[in-house]
Amino acid sequence: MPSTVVVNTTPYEGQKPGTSGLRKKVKVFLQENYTENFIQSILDANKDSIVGSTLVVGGDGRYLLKEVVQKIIKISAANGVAKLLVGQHGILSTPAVSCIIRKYKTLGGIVLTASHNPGGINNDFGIKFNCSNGGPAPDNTTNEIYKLTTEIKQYKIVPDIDCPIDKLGVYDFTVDDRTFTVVIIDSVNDYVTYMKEIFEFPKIKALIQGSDQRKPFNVLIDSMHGVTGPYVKRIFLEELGATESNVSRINPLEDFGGAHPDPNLTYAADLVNAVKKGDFDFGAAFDGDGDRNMIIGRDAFFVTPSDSLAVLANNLHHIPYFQRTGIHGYARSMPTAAAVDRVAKKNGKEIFEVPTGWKYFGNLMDAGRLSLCGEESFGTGSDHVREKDGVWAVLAWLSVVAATGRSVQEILEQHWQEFGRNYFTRYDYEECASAPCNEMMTYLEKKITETGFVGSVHTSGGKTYVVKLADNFSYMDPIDQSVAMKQGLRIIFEDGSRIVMRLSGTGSSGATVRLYIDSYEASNVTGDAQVMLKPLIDVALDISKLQAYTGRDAPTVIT
Ligand code: VG1
Ligand code: CO
Repeated sequence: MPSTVVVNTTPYEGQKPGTSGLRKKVKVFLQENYTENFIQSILDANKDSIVGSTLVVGGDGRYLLKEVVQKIIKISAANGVAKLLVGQHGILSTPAVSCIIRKYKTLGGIVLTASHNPGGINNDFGIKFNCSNGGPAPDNTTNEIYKLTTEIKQYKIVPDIDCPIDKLGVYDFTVDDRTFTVVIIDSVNDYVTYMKEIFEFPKIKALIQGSDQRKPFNVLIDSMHGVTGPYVKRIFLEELGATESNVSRINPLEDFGGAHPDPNLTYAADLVNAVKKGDFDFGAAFDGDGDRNMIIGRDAFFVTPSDSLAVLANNLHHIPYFQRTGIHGYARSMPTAAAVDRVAKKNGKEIFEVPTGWKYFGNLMDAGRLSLCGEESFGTGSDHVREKDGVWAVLAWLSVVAATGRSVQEILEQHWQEFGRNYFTRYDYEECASAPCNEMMTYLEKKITETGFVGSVHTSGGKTYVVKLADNFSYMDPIDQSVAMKQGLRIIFEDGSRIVMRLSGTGSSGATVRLYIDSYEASNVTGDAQVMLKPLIDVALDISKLQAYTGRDAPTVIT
């Protein structure tokens, strides 16, 4: 009979979950006991409820996934977990994990992903814990996990469990006289069933296939070799009548084909070029773990995530799920442009501004105060699950197109006519040296919080900006009153324009500086964002001395 073995171990430094779980290079996870320590700490953080519990386990298909799934099976068995629901081949998208946790009311789940970070032996891996509401663990839980990793002395494991994860089935093991069950589940079934409840598939199918009156709405859906491949295959090819020419890169690969599985104009350039060249009405791409989305229209007309959120907010009534549940409030992360705020005002709904990271939306959703939310980082989602959801966002967009009969560009232009336009751009300076970036943030915080900064006047490109407010953003959760401090430096000007700067919490080495710029125009809505925002970008670079601190004269990615 397989039985538990207790293994002595010592703590590793730096097992602190960031914006979304622990992300490190694969080689860091490969160190002796590194992964085991972290998994044991997750289970210990749940020690009051772990015995007899059920957990969901799955990830985005990247290198090391299957080995880590096996470790989780063995360590869970030793810690008294009663049952694991594991995606076949270890595959589950992040929103699918959230869906399954909620559907089967499990204690939580372990998501194995480094999301949009590249994969393969020389790149990244990640581990994240989601709670019983299906959402990423809040700060108090991740802080507890981290504390446990700094104190760990032992972990428990059942080395002799051998569970095939490639074959669907229910596998019972007797461990220390207890029954321990692993269910290998179909990776897409539960998720697809749910999407069919949320959306009207026949309408979307009619749109994609066309009719006597209307030619097919030609879509190109790019999974970037990430986890969404099997979901796209089932939903678009098998359910919605799309053909092979409507999808690309739908086979998950351990290294994402060497690409950076991040759906933006830089890393999803293949999609952008294909849509520019081809006869497509719509293009979409997802990230490695399927929670991000990018939407483009004909000729690669780009929809910023901030605008995407606002357009969906204004059109939710076309989607059956919201017809049933009603529409509660909206929310966005602080750096996200405020386009959705204008929709909230028109519709008389609450709007929340939370720190960066999906975990901050969960409490509001659980309290029934939030229906739709998004982040400028290509995350859009609703209270149907507790993660952002790329495939959901595309189905939502196609529902809006089907209901309105308008093109993507027409939908946007009409939106701007009604609400005005929030121009937005983000500059990323990836993998800079950490120390000077930290110094820059300290310098900038001091500068913008000194007396006299509020009210100061900045001119650039013929424009003049007067500082109205400047701070390091902090947030108090309205539901449990927990406080998150130092969530990003922001300078807000009299005319509502903003400069926001923060350091990324998802990188695996060095520092990534994110500079967010946005400004609002009531009637000048057809300009080019980079041109419109240039004066403000120059002000930001000047105030922060970013180029001097980072040694970079240009960003690595502009979105
Ligand atoms: C980034 C984004 C943030 C997002 C997070 C996780 O975090 O800015 O909006 O929630 O990634 O997304 P950071 O700390 O690097 O700026 V995912 O798809 O990587 O789980
Ligand atoms: Co992701």
